[in-house]
Amino acid sequence: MDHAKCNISIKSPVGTKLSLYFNEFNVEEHSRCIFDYLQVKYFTNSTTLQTMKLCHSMLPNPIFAWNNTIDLYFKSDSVYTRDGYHLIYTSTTQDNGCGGNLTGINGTFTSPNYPGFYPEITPNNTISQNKECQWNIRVPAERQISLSFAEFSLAANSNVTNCVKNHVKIYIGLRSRNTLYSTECNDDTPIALIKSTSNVMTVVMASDGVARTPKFRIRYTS
Ligand SMILES: [Ca+2]
Repeated sequence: MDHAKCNISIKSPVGTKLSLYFNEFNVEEHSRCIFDYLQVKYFTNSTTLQTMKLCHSMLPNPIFAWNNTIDLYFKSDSVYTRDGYHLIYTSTTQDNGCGGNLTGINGTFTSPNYPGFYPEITPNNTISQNKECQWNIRVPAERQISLSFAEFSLAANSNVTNCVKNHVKIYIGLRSRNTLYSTECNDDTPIALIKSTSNVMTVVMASDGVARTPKFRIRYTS
């Protein structure tokens, strides 16, 4: 669409942290995004307001906001259009990007701190302990969710024995012993498309804060 000027403000409940994930992205390319662009404004901590302009056809990294607001502004000029973008968002009361409810009929989401590993080692070398993040995917009842890993990897110093404490678990349905479909913790795991007959899936990432957790990007459709 030419001549677009769209302001979109996304807000999640007060006290939560908002995360935004791009599922598709194609906006007219320019090295400084001066023609068409999606501008994203959000706080990365209590004092730093980050503003960035996104364009091109590469999928942007997720946005992990420090609070419950992300402001978007999409602008296009008079020539050359592309497909645009599709994004989903969710919020959490835990650390940025740690779990949430996903209700879009398709979407992409990632581990916290993606494309970095999680937990992130901070300058004073403290890391989160016993972290667990849970994503609840729910689409309309007549639909069936399929899920695939667009990316899955472990830190180089991880090993398979960490699987008990550091893993990603996929549940078809709500989380329970009976609905567990797979436990992913090994780089070599052949990760195929998981076609379910359910409109609900649950993804849980666990970390003991010692070895780094897997990092992943998951796509789902329904
Ligand atoms: Ca244009």
